[in-house]
Amino acid sequence: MAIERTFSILKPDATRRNLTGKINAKFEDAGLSIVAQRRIQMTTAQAESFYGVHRERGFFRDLVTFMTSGPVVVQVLEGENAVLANREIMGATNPANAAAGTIRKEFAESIEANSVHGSDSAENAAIEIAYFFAGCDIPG
Ligand code: IDP
Ligand code: MG
Repeated sequence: MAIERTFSILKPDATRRNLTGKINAKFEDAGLSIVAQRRIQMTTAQAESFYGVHRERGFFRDLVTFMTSGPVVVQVLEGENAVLANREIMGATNPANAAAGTIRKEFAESIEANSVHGSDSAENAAIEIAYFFAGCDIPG
């Protein structure tokens, strides 16, 4: 297995309920290191571009409104098989289907306000990391 990086977002429902520490503990307890992290307010243009793959979906406009409804924490996580490992720590998109012990099972409010984003492939992780972080912001 290889050491990888993945991109993560703690969504507005998580920052609003002061859950960033509890969620970060889940990453660290599972062996992922937070190698870069910044709290930002996403603009509408940033959210539209970030979720551009979902532009045609019925939930797109609501999703953009939600992602810009409060601050988010953008992160780079690093560890063994980080992309897949993080998807497992997060749990299924719909918290009703998420496994016990996952972030979404424990913390998500709904299929939309589901507390975290995580890249779905190494290729997308590289694109998403580069969208929010300069190389010099990620200590080696
Ligand atoms: P993922 O976050 O598990 O990768 P995606 O299918 O990529 O799930 O969807 C991106 C985000 O869009 C989800 O995390 C969730 O916030 C929102 N979303 C996905 N499906 C729905 C839906 O059916 N209704 C409302 N929001 C949704
Ligand atoms: Mg996705």
